[in-house]
Amino acid sequence: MFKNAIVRRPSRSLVDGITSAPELGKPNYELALKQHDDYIKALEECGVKVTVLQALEEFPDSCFVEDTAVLTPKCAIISNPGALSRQGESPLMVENIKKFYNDDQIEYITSPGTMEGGDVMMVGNHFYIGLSARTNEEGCRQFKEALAKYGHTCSVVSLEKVLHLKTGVNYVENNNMLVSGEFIEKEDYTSFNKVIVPESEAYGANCIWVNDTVIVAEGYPTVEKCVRDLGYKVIIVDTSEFRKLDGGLSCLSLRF
Ligand code: CIR
Repeated sequence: MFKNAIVRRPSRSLVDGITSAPELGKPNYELALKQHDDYIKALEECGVKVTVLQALEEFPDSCFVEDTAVLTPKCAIISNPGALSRQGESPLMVENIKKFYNDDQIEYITSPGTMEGGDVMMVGNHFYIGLSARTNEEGCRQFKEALAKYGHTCSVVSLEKVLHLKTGVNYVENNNMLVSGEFIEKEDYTSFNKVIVPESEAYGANCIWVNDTVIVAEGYPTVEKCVRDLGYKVIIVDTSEFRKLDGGLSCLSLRF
């Protein structure tokens, strides 16, 4: 169960965030704020206490807090983002994480290692880390080493197409895993109850499990039905403005 979540308000500079899909247009700041409000409400409805951090104008992508750290029941691992414009976000997260973890429970990924939290998927005591454009081999090595100190295990998954691991594969507990695109055939996930997300709804694969409720993005009816069929309560949240920057539900919070 998660007790806490950390989110950061979108900044006006959000419109200058990194995107691989400029054809979707720039995010609308006001609408992004409304969607962020709804996202916070959804998390609260799932029973977590949400810490809301102030917007950081100097970092357009800083509302995607998931990339700044990985928080486990035993430790916090501060990332070192592979995106240059985002590297200042992680140090700014440390003071907030120190409110929940002791200094001796906090680990740091350091250069030349890079790692972004969107590349990490927690399955109980085991962590999958994506080797991606943002997370490099040295980052994976450091991450694995840090986790081992706390008895966590880790395996590396190479990404071919998507930005982050959780762009395409998400664990929703009880052995259930939503998989799309390049992850459908990966051997890493054969032991799970795989729910295959059609290509037309690939963005919707990025769902989050929060205390037996699954938050699903608006506009992905097949995903919504599959998740309901698994027996979960579902909350729908519109993330259209964050999608324009390759951001999804998981990116917008740290849950622990
Ligand atoms: C970026 O490219 O870094 C942001 N525009 C989107 C980050 C999405 N984060 C995530 O999937 N965890």
